[in-house]
Amino acid sequence: MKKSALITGISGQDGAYLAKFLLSKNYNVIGTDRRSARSNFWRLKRLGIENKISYEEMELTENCEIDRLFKKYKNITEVYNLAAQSFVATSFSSPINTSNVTGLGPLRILEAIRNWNPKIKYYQASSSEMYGDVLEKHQNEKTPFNPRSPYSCAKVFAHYIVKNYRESYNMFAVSGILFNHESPLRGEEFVTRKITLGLVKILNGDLPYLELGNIHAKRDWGFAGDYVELMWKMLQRKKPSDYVVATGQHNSIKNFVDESLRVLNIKSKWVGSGVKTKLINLKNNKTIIKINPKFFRPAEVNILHGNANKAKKELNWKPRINFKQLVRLMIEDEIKFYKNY
Ligand code: NDP
Ligand code: GDR
Repeated sequence: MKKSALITGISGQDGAYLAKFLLSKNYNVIGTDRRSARSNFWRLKRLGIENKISYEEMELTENCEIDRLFKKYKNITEVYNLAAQSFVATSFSSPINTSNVTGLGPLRILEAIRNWNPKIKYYQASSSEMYGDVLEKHQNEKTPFNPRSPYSCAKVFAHYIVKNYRESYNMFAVSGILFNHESPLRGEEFVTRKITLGLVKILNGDLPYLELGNIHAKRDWGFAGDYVELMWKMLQRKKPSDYVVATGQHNSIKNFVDESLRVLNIKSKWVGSGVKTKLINLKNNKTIIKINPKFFRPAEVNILHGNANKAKKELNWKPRINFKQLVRLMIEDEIKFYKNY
């Protein structure tokens, strides 16, 4: 019999890649998003799977909408909760909404599962942001959390409530603590995609220069297509357990810019310091990048570096795409899909 999976946040980056992966495993995929108009399904279109999914509207703050899903689809065996207010910067301006959606949303789903069918397996999208101001150099499943934003506080709550439901009600509920993962399908507000799209716009004469915030922050960046496979693998284990997913390499935002320009074959030079830092295109002496403090966060996560040994050992996993390959992939796709390039 075909398995049925419910993916919340189907319109997001991970929702699209996970749906593609589960369809390749012959699952029925039910995907939720917030809008009835299909305008934000460009990722599913890009992957050629837009017509292979059953769509349902679901707002994570509405208990009755969540309940309705489980009432309607009695054969769901796996739930992947990817929906969230996922942009850290927005969580500072919208802390209450972020806590409600990203923190309490998972609890609402767990309650619905407990009421309708506690045998359903549940995956929670936990985040490396929970480590925040890191308490260990390389973070693994045992590293204490030290969150630095309303977003990461909400994710910590969700992480512990998942553990609590697993232990209290014997439910198969697990969290993947995923470090940053990017792709050509990344939202334009996140820094990697902002850079790749911004640079291609500049080359097309559609943007004079790009403005960034803290270019010295460092992240452990992997490829989203690699990471969604792990979500599935976690739900196929005999015993439920949480896993860190990371590449074990970190790079700064500045490194990401430099690597992008290397792929684009543009010679450039950083000048100045602090908020006066600029990146100059050596071919025409024009400024490509400036710093704008409006992109600084009230509290920053300076460096994240994951240790995914447990996933490597128990889930037989290793990342297929490294940092340089990721940047190349994103730039090449940006060029391919950008008008008139
Ligand atoms: P995206 O921001 O691309 O997608 C988020 C999804 O959540 C969208 O489909 C969005 O729908 C939906 N959503 C937002 N608010 C609500 C709401 N109130 N009710 C219902 N749905 C909502 O995120 P990613 O795909 O990058 O990430 C997936 C998950 O993994 C998120 O939970 C994120 O926090 C987490 N995560 C991501 C990492 C990463 O590096 N990408 C790393 C670690 C964790 P809409 O289209 O309507 O906005
Ligand atoms: P992050 O991703 O906050 O790590 O959360 P983001 O790409 O937004 O920021 C990464 C780092 O870059 C710095 N930065 C900028 N960020 C943005 N967005 N725009 C800028 O102009 C800019 N300049 C510098 C940030 O300060 C930060 O240090 C992502 C999300 O996907 C979360 O949902 C997920 O949980 C974590 O990754 C792991």
